[in-house]
Amino acid sequence: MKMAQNNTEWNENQLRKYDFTLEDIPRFDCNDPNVDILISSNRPVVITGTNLVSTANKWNLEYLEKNMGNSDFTVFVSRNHIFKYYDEKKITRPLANGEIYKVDFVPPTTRRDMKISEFITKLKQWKRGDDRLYLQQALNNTIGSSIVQDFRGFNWSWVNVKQKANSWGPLTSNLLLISMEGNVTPCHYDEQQNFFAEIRGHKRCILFPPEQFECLYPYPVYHPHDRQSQVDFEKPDYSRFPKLREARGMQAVIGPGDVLYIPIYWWHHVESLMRGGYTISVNFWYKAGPTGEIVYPLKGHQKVAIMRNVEKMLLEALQDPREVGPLLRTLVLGRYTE
Ligand code: ROQ
Ligand code: ZN
Repeated sequence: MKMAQNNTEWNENQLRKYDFTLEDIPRFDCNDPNVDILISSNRPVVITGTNLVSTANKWNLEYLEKNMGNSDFTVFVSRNHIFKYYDEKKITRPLANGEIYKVDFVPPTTRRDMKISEFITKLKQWKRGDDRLYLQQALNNTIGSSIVQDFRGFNWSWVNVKQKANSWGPLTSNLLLISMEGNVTPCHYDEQQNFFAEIRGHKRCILFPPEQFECLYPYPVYHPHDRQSQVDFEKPDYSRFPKLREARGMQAVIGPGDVLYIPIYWWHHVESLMRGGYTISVNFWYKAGPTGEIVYPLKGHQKVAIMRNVEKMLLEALQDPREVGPLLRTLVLGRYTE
């Protein structure tokens, strides 16, 4: 990766090592016309100078401990540095015969509700070998009033203009992310547009376009790890996932003040730099805009949406996750395969 010439904030040794080829995500000032060109064509960009979350520049552990309030916040706990998301609602599924189907799955993390003081104490006392923590809490009315004030002071006019210009749907949530150094959110895609704002510390973000679906092998839609890649980037199994060799990603290291646009359906892997201290980020998730006129050939993300719908429809019709694969094979093998 090309590195900024006199970058003293981080170095290559703080990045985990992976196999695939990566190019840099472009980086532009918010007044550069390239920003709007990239956003409107659903391509990632690091945007500088937005002041989107500059009222949060003062956020650090001390300030948050004092001002987050006394409610419980969502913290994920992991034995290792990987925090792979799962949908608890998809672990079991009632079958047509009244039995409960349990997906073959071990939750890789546990969710714990914690007061902010407990979380921060654990963060400060953490030593190698302890469980790792990652706070992921939607900014809502349970949060203390100073933080709410800072939230109100976000540069809403800037994001609102972008939302309108690209006819995105409503803002659905702002997730506050407080991560230990070295934590990894492994490769997945979301069904929302995302402005990802970095407040403290540095995160390395690796993105792949939706067209690389074949290279990244997502779990079936019914699985708790729906939308996550099955591939372990640190120990890639090329015999199971041969097309992973063809994956071509883009990456950026973002720091305080940077806003990364993560387009809807784009795969992303996010890691807090090793030995970089804790990180704080806030994301802005938006519903997709209306479909509008459909232009052929369809785009990669539209095909992903179709595949999701086919999977959901088969599951609905068959009422048993175990029957979806065999039916799809029967449909395809020797008929749609060469
Ligand atoms: C992400 C976040 C990744 C949670 C998103 C991270 O995937 O869509 O905002 O660890 O910061
Ligand atoms: Zn995500």
